[in-house]
Amino acid sequence: MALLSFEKKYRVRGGTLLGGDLFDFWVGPFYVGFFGVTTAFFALLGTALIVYGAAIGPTWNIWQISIAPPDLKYGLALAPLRQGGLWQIITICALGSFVSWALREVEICRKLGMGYHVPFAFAFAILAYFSLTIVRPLLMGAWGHGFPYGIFSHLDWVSNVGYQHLHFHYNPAHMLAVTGFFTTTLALSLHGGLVLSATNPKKGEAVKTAEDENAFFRDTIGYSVGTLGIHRLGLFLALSAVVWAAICIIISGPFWTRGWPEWWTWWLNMPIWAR
Ligand code: UQ2
Repeated sequence: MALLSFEKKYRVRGGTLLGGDLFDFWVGPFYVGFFGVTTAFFALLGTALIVYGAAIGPTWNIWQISIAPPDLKYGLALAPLRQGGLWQIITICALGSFVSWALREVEICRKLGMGYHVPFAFAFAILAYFSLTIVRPLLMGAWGHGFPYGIFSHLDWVSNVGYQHLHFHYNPAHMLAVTGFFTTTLALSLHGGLVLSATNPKKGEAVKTAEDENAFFRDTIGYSVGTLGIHRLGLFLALSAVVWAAICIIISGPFWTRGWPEWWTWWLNMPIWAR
């Protein structure tokens, strides 16, 4: 990739959190930094361990390859490599590379004098993975409650955990998470549609303004959230959805062991129904 002429202006020294000037350089278009080195280290080691796990496994079928967590009998202890130990080290590598990537983003934000919104948002994705592989297994007392690393196997895990609670859609936090994900897609489709409609006028006409965008929504629904507001709303909706998703799985098992439909008996048992 060619170095864009204006790119030099943004290649400023400093802003590093760790390593000082030592790793403060670029390779091609990519900023390296101390956390670029740790990202590469954890990602390469983790990927190599996944390939090793596949090699000692029963199949090379990409859909069926799976690195399973330890058996429940190992509790919260370290397991032998072939009995879930690989999964444990791969999990450490994954978290190591995800957190390194977030911190590399922070360093780039500092160089550019930007807000930390991007690494802040990415941290919520890391939190979701951390909830599934660390928080919930810790609360359940065994690493065996983590999910297997495989394309179909992780889908089977989700399905099985769902059925353990009879009908997962009755989980109130799951309801809020699903509503959040759908509302996020609604907000982005409104935003994407509106921006493209304003920037693609008839041939020969000038591109429309933010005032036209406001006017469109005031005419249709009597309210415009604004050009900055839609991005704040989008970020809020997306991050809220992830938080409720993390809550919905952490309460399933550690804090509610029965079927989720049964949780709603609090409603049926309300004194207002007594006669
Ligand atoms: C808006 C606005 C934008 C937008 C969008 C709206 C000019 C370019 C999409 C409209 C959004 C509203 C009214 C909020 C909808 C609420 C939910 C929960 C989806 O007003 O400002 O800027 O892109």
